Amino acid sequence: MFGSLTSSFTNAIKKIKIYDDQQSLKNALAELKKSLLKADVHHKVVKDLISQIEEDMRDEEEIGQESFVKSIRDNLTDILSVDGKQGFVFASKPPTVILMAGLQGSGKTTTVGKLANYLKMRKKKVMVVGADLQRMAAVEQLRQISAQVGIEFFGNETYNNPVNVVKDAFKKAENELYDVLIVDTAGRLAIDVDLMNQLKNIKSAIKVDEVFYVADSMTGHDTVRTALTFKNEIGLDGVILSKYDGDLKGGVAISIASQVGVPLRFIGTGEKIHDLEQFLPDRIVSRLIGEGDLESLMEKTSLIVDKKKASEINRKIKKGQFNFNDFIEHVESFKKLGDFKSILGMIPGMNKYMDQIKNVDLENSGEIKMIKALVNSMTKKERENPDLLNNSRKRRIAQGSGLNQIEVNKILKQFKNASKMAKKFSTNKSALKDIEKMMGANKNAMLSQLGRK
Ligand SMILES: Nc1nc2c(ncn2[C@@H]2O[C@H](COP(=O)(O)OP(=O)(O)O)[C@@H](O)[C@H]2O)c(=O)[nH]1
Ligand SMILES: [Mg+2]
Repeated sequence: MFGSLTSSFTNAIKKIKIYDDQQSLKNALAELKKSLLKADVHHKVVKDLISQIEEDMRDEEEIGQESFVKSIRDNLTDILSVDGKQGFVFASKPPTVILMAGLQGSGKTTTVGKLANYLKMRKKKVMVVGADLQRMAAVEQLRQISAQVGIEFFGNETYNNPVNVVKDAFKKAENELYDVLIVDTAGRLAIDVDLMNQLKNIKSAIKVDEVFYVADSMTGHDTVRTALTFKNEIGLDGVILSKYDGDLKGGVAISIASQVGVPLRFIGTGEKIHDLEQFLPDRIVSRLIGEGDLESLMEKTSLIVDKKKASEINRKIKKGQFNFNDFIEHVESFKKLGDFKSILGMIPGMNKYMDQIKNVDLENSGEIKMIKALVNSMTKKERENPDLLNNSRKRRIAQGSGLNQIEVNKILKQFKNASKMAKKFSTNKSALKDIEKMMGANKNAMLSQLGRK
């Protein structure tokens, strides 16, 4: 994710102290330039950014961290803000129709599912249509994704012309008052005339509100060139950058935003359905300079957290009654937030731990699996009150869950400690300091815990 880009900026910022001099500014800019180029940001963009910052700082009476950060923030926001829409925008007349375009394998079909899910979580009525008739398996792939997300799928293998299936889907979406219709299209290995014509035909057959180009982060600077060709041929309203999780350098996001001349609207951060994030320039900039983005995190959290449940859990934590049922429920809803690393990146100050933390896969992490096995072997009473667990009960649970006694004891102890800490934390503000101290002392232990699969 933004890991390496964020350290480019934060390392440069660290080089400037309050009331500092020209020399430290020079060092900071040199550091910034070097690391942005290393992160694969296009050299022209780097040059422009550096000279803009230099100019801003020339006007400053005192060079300080604050003015330096402000200059980075302003200029970066400028670069990332391209004329056009941001996030998802609804048409004045429903259904809003989105045409997904891009090369084969770029992530179109997956992204159709992610976007549909994104909209469904926001209570929209969504239909997707499979207009990739190039590969028969493509229709089935989208059908399965739709079933998984729980949204309406339109299409079948007997259509032989993508324009027809799209027309029929549009009619149905209009009649049945859908909010959004997303069209999945065929890709090719490289740009070709047939592909462009097919997209043009679909675009003129129905009311298309926006064309989203799915750009594969992994193809580096080629992505920018291909996007430009699509833009010239069919016109683009937005870019969705897929597979950003696999791109350790991250600079491609800045290159796309600054060079394609079409706003970057969303970023794909993993293979799962929840791994999609809005790209809002000022919020992304906050993350890039290490200040996090609590606003986006709150927004995401408010979508998945049931308010009543949240206050119930709060009450339990305060009383020290947070139990295993609550925990499992928590993990299940946490999964919907998406990629673990990108969540951490939204929390101010967390980015410094980022390099050490591996991505925790909540579904497949070994520890979560162990905890689930353990909970499944507990009775209802035991889940509600882990203090009931004496040795004979623990033996029974170990047998039932396939864990050994040591593992069972370890998990129970960890859970007890966590629960104690949460109670302390929730009832006593100064406890935050204690926890910080403890985390400082136990940082390495904690990091190795978090990073373990
Ligand atoms: N890691 C990762 N993989 C992705 C992402 N988006 C798509 N993929 C994977 O890329 C591959 C191709 O995706 P698909 O949607 O079939 O591409 P299409 O040919 O353009 O429709 C699949 O294996 C997806 O799971 C992403 O954001 N992150
Ligand atoms: Mg596809």
